[in-house]
Amino acid sequence: MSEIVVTPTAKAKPRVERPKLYKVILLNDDYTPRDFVVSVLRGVFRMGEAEAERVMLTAHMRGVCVVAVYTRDVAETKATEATDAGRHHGYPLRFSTEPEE
Ligand code: TYC
Repeated sequence: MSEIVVTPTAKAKPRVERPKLYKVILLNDDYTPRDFVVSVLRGVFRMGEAEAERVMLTAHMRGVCVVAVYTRDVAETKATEATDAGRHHGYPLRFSTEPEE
C-alpha cells in the first residue's frame, strides 16, 4: 500500500476577518399607507407589531429609519424584497442599504 503525502502549498490565513455589516434603511414617502409599511416590516424583517410601528413612525417623522443590520448579501436581498413588495402594490416604498462605519 502506497501513501501519498500532500504538502500544503499555501499557509492558512492566520485569522478570519469579521464580515462588514450593512444597514437596511427605510425611506419615507407621501403615498404608501402606514399599515402597509408595518406589514412589510413584520413580514420581511420579522418584527413584532410594536417594533414595526416604531420604525415606520420614525421614518414617517424624520424621513429615514435604520431597520436592521446584516451581512451585505442579506441586507441587499431583504431591501430588494421589501421594495418589490411595495412596487407590486403600486407604492413608491423604498429600502436602501449602506455600509456601517
Ligand atoms: N408617510 C406615509 C403616509 O403618511 C407613511 C410612511 C411611513 C411611508 C414610513 C413610508 O417609510 C415610510 N401615508
